[in-house]
Amino acid sequence: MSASLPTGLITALQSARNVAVLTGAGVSAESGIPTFRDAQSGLWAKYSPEELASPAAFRRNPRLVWEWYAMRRAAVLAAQPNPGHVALAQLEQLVPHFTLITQNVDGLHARAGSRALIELHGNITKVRCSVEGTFCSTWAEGEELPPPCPTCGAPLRPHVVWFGEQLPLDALQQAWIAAEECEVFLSIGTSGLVEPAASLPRVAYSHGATVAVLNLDVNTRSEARLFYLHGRSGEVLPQLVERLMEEQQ
Ligand code: BV8
Repeated sequence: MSASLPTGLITALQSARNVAVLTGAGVSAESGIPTFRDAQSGLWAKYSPEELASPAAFRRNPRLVWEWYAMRRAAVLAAQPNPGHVALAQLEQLVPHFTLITQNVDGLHARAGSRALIELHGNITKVRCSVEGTFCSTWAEGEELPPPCPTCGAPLRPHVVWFGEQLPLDALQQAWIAAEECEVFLSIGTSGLVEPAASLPRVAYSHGATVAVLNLDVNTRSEARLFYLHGRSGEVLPQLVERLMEEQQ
């Protein structure tokens, strides 16, 4: 039986035809992927993500930035989707119109089966030419790092949105519309510090949606159509889906 999920949230989800979800690093924490707020370890301990995830850092020290992403790429490829990812893929099947907006670049939502997916900040498993913008699926892992683009020789870079870079406008517009049009908006595993993604829950709420925030920062409490749940996404999301499935039977 599911734990103490607020009845008001379950009722809103049951009657919703249009649900949008925003996820952050907390959803992948239970897959062993450190969140941005977790202190970086090992030789990366002396850097903050903001220092490395920027065009200036790449210009200043492309090899260092490339190696940081190569380490993270290997980690996400070795990781597995956790029950939180799977529950969101199941939720997509229970709702007539569902949009999953993620800040995560690890590709785990797609591997868990989510399809209506917007990757606002790109995907670390993809690599592109830093000049032509064309994707590159294989590259020579030789001495020269970052590897040169096979066609023009410019440095390759990860296909992610760095701090100070514009988000892909089509993805951002789709996410904004999903937030405006949804009846329920779930913000899961994000500290809500990075813009413009952090504004999406407010957009949904201001357009009349019921909003729920699930992470380890908040204290569980409810207001009219605003729910704060303190908990782990890998535990709470499967309970939420189980409850909705029970109610649908
Ligand atoms: C933009 C990809 C404008 C890269 C990421 C100065 C100059 C330029 C811009 C700015 C500036 N000052 C401010 C800005 C805006 C800036 C910004 O918001 N900065 C912040 C730091 C203040 N934003 C940008 O730069 C964006 N672009 O504004 O462009 C523009 C306009 C026109 C022309 C040019 C430019 C770009 C932002 C995207 C940056 N890229 N990722 C990479 O991954 O390497 S951001 C990256 O950090 C993630 O994608 C994610 O978005 C963010 C981390 O946040 P969270 O996911 O929330 O993770 P966090 O660790 O913070 O929190 C974890 C949460 O999980 C916690 O709440 C915790 O409680 C919870 N949790 C933990 N475990 C669990 C859990 N919850 C549930 N279950 C658990 N088990």
